[in-house]
Amino acid sequence: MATLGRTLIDCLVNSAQDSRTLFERGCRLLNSFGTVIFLLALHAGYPMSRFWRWLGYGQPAKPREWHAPPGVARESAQDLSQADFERKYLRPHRPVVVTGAMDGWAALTRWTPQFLIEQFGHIRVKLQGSFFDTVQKMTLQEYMTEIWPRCGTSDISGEAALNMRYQEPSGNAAELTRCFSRMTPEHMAGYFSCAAFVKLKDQWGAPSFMPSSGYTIPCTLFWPEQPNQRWFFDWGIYCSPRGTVTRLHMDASKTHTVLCLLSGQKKCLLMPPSTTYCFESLCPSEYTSEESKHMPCLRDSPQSLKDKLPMQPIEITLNAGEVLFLPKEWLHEVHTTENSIMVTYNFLHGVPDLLHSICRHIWLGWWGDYVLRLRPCR
Ligand SMILES: O=C(O)CCC(=O)C(=O)O
Repeated sequence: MATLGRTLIDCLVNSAQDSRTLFERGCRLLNSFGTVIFLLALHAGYPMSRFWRWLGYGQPAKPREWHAPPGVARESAQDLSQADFERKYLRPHRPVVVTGAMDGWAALTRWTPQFLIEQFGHIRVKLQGSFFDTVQKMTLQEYMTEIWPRCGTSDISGEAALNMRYQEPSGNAAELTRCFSRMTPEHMAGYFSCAAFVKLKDQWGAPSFMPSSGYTIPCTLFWPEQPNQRWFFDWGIYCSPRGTVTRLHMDASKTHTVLCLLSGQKKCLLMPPSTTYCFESLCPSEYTSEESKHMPCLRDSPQSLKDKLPMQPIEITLNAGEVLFLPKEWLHEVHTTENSIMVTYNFLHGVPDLLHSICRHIWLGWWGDYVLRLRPCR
């Protein structure tokens, strides 16, 4: 074996020496070693299967995960360092609820409906039905004074209750600005989330367990930067009165998310990515169809259908002051059980994480947030 190894190395070194320049030799040497290592790996099968798994190919065929669903851990921020969070939750894509990670945020006590009305009451906001569809537009003041008190009562109950969707300015200037500038300029100030991100940036920050640098989405977070120093895609302040529902969906762009609940309470149903095949994606025209109004959300789906799932949804309650970290491609349905205000933002961390998401997009195709409904399992 040793002789074979030495012969192989001699062979590689000689082939490199045939090259004219030192640079060319170096490249050849690296290339040859790389090829040999790749072939050995391919032969051994082990790293390749890990690679496929890393990309998520063949995920449904994981019976162990079906029968023993990973519960959602609860941690105290005091015991969860950034390194621990990366090792235990971020890298293995495990969700976690963390308490005390927002201690010291002024937002925790100051962001009441009244406070938001005083600061941004004049801004027109989009109100969202349970399918992420825009149902109505009105000023923040009208929303909070006229709609909030009626939600969760016999007046507006169930899925008729409306969330306040974070709203994005569109157009090339807006895209460029939010990608490359740290501060949101004036022309974005007519949008509630942007305006609030700029004006209230000193009142919150990143939850204490989140890595302080190394983000690849948004890519400009390569250097240490807190999320409150910029406003980015799908980042927002989510205001939801009691009774609102956000149906089962997967977040856009295959990114991780943190839901930082400042006040109120939410109940979330979670399904791991390996169960995605049990659901089908709705196209936008279906959100607004007459039929969709009668389509039960996952929680209210007939038990006979839910029984066909390989595992039952994982239910968690998120209380005021808690942060839910939800890894990419985890499916979630959110029911607001007490009037709530939440900061949420999406991210990827590290180059492998970015590559993984790109590969998943190439493999699975591009979707935005996509809303899912149960389909009978195979
Ligand atoms: O709080 C909600 O209703 C939905 C939040 C959510 O699912 C998200 O931001 O992805």
